[in-house]
Amino acid sequence: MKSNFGSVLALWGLSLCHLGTSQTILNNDNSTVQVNQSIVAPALESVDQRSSNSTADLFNSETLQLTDYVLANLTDLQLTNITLFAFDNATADNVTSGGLSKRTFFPRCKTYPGDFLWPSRYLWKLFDVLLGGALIETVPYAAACYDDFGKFNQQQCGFLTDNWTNGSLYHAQDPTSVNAVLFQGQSCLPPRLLPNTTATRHCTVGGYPSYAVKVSNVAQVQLAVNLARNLNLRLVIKNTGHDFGAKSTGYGALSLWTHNLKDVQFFESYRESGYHGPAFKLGAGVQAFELYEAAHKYGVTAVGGEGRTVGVMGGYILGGGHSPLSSMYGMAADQILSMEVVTADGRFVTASKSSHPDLFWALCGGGGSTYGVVTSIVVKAFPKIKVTTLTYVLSTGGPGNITASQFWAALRAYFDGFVDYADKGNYGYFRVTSTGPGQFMSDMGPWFAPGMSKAELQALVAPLFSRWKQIGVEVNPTYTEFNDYYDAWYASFPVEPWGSTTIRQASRLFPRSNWQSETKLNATFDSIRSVVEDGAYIIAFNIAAAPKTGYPDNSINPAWRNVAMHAIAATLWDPTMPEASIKAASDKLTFDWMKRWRDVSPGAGAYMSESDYIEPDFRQAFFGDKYAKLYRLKKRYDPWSVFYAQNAVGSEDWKMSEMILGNLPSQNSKLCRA
Ligand SMILES: Cc1cc2nc3c(=O)[nH]c(=O)nc-3n(C[C@H](O)[C@H](O)[C@H](O)COP(=O)(O)OP(=O)(O)OC[C@H]3O[C@@H](n4cnc5c(N)ncnc54)[C@H](O)[C@@H]3O)c2cc1C
Ligand SMILES: *[C@@H]1O[C@H](CO)[C@@H](O)[C@H](O)[C@H]1NC(C)=O
Ligand SMILES: *[C@@H]1O[C@H](CO)[C@@H](O)[C@H](O)[C@H]1NC(C)=O
Ligand SMILES: *[C@@H]1O[C@H](CO)[C@@H](O)[C@H](O)[C@H]1NC(C)=O
Ligand SMILES: *[C@@H]1O[C@H](CO)[C@@H](O)[C@H](O)[C@H]1NC(C)=O
Ligand SMILES: *[C@@H]1O[C@H](CO)[C@@H](O)[C@H](O)[C@H]1NC(C)=O
Ligand SMILES: *[C@@H]1O[C@H](CO)[C@@H](O)[C@H](O)[C@H]1NC(C)=O
Ligand SMILES: *[C@@H]1O[C@H](CO)[C@@H](O)[C@H](O)[C@H]1NC(C)=O
Ligand SMILES: *[C@@H]1O[C@H](CO)[C@@H](O)[C@H](O)[C@H]1NC(C)=O
Ligand SMILES: *[C@@H]1O[C@H](CO)[C@@H](O)[C@H](O)[C@H]1NC(C)=O
Ligand SMILES: *[C@@H]1O[C@H](CO)[C@@H](O)[C@H](O)[C@H]1NC(C)=O
Ligand SMILES: CC(=O)N[C@H]1CO[C@H](CO)[C@@H](O)[C@@H]1O
Ligand SMILES: CC(=O)N[C@H]1CO[C@H](CO)[C@@H](O)[C@@H]1O
Repeated sequence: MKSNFGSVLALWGLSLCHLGTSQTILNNDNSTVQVNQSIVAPALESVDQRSSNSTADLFNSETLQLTDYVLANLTDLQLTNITLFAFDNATADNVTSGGLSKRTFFPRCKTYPGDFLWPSRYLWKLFDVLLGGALIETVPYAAACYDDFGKFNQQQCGFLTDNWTNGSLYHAQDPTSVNAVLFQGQSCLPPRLLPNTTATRHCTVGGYPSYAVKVSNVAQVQLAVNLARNLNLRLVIKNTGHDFGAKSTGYGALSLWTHNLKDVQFFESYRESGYHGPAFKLGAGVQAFELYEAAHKYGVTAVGGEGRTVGVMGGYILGGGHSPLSSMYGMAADQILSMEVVTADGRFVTASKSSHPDLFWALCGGGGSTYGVVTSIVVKAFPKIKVTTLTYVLSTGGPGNITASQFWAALRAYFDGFVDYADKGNYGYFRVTSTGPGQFMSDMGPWFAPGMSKAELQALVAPLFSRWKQIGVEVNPTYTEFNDYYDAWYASFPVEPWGSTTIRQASRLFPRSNWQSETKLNATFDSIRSVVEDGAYIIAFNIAAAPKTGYPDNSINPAWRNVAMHAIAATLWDPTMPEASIKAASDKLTFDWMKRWRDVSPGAGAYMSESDYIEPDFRQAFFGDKYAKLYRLKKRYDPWSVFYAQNAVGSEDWKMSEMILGNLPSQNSKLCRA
């Protein structure tokens, strides 16, 4: 063991003589070293656009790759410590060969600042040179509000304060900022958003990564994956940073920031794996609004989420991805024809039905940050369709003086139709909340009917509104008919707030079997009603994800295939409350409210991308009976655990070393083997 450590040691030291004089760098021990930039920058080779196994050619950014030839060339130049950027030749079929054996000599935790294997300043500089100058040392997004980084700027701080929670787009534009700041450790928030009780006001990197690579080509991703694997660094992938479970951040990590991979290519007639029709090839950084704008421009429809700024080709689609179009076309991941991906060994491969089909199966729904770094995806597109939307506000009081019991009876009457509405391709996006003692509100925002005219939607909803009349409830419905999905989506879904430190969410996929008997539906409805009466804020979707035209065999949570309602419950607390009261509110979500939902839906599941950060038995809830195969594939494609995220496949083998509120793993702590 000692001698093997010795070889890692040998990899580590520095040699000045093979390096040029173009740059002088201060090392950790204040000695100086030079990097000969002209020799090595950047480490990449341009390969043929058609070298993909996909029907689609590679994007230009994907033709720039790290190859054995590039590495051999660098090694020929006797560039110091270059093997830290080498591939691992332990193939998926032979995990005992190659550099894998090194793994056993790494300590229990990932490598952190201060550890022996943590890269020196020289190595970070060399890395930056090989990347072509794409390495960014983290300055927290809100550093403008503090003196700690020498970046104080009152105006910028004001902008950040105003937009922290309601401008979800801004976090996406920073290399390391994420919305889930509670789990990040709240190490650098605009001061106005900090609880009054916080004594010292400072800004530290905390649970943000130490460094980020602003990715613009595949070679950069390969260099970073290889370096992280060879040194046992924590690696994270950040696209927009929207993930509710803080899956795109981590203390001491090296981050791959994929936001700028924005290529969009449209194919009018695309053939792959038996599919023939329109398709898009999209870079991993494309966001929903960009996908929809492109689909609008080319006169087609694409499946994406409702949120404007959410990345569609990163965590969203890799985790399944539900859409206003899901009741009609299925999940976003069902539309995938092929993807380009850098795997944990550093190699760049095509995943499709015909190329690495098991990896393809796992990537289509098995979750982000688990099997590789996706750089682009080819998805099916559909013909242009009209959409009719309906909005209304159902609430107690008002001109009709509606009582709480009338409110619940009306909401219950809406629930009665869920299976029918979803089977007709509809998606209902509604919220339910208490607005005061005995007062409730549920706004429909919107009922989304793809392919339906206004008359058709009115006919579908008429029986519900006539029942409401019998109950004594009348609402003021607004129907709008659009002749394109883009216009309907744009009018229906404004930018949503996210970035609060005083909220936790959890969710459940309620199966349609709960609609099979009045007893079961009563129990289901009561479980919703009781948590609303207890203070929960509910965002729910009447949705299906098993179109009659079929769906592919992939790793999407099987609970999606028989869903009638996906419901999210949020608990919000007052930041000035004592910590014990905040913990009680947080725990109530997981162990009381969600228990009520789990109890009425035994064996069902929850949607990983809008879920409880500490979902009990996450393997069953997020992956169902697909877990065993997903775990096997994780071991096969990433035996080194290069990729990790909270509640991702294989994450049970690891744990964060510190907790927030006693049981919420802090991303501002060390990741260690469980
Ligand atoms: C306002 C809002 C609206 C939403 N609406 C919907 C909706 O309508 N439907 C729905 O299904 N979900 C929705 N979500 C949830 C959404 O699916 C998740 O937040 C998802 O994680 C976002 O993915 P991202 O890539 O944008 O975020 P990030 O936080 O950047 O990444 C999320 C995860 O994916 C990984 N990842 C990102 N890019 C890659 C890549 N290229 N290769 C490998 N791993 C990668 C990250 O490491 C991380 O683990 C919404 C979220 C928000 C905040
Ligand atoms: C640095 O690079 C230049 C240009 O390639 C080369 O002439 C010089 O020999 C290099 N220096 C060293 C020390 O390798
Ligand atoms: C390096 O130099 C800085 C500034 O001069 C000093 O604060 C630091 O202690 C030095 N570090 C070492 C390891 O000598
Ligand atoms: C290989 O090294 C030579 C000499 O330094 C350099 O000119 C060339 O661009 C390198 N080729 C690749 C593919 O890195
Ligand atoms: C991996 O294989 C390539 C190609 O055969 C070879 O050039 C390289 O040296 C190998 N790398 C390691 C770390 O063994
Ligand atoms: C696996 O690797 C070992 C050690 O390098 C080698 O002896 C063996 O032949 C390899 N097996 C296969 C199937 O490639
Ligand atoms: C966001 O909040 C700021 C004030 O904090 C306000 O001026 C702005 O209009 C809000 N924007 C949205 C989209 O709600
Ligand atoms: C903090 O204190 C100020 C002044 O005492 C008060 O106005 C404000 O509401 C407090 N903020 C919070 C979040 O309690
Ligand atoms: C292409 O497909 C072949 C055969 O299935 C496979 O061996 C190879 O690794 C694939 N190449 C890429 C880049 O995925
Ligand atoms: C609403 O009902 C309450 C009691 O049920 C009654 O006192 C009140 O006058 C009513 N208000 C309206 C506007 O009808
Ligand atoms: C279901 O709930 C309704 C309304 O509370 C009630 O009238 C009905 O009897 C219940 N049905 C069953 C089977 O419990
Ligand atoms: C792989 C490699 O080049 N490792 C070198 C790192 O630097 C030390 C000190 O010069 C060398 O001894 C290693 O060989
Ligand atoms: C999207 C958003 O809410 N942007 C706001 C950011 O903050 C400035 C004021 O500082 C507002 O003018 C913007 O509307």
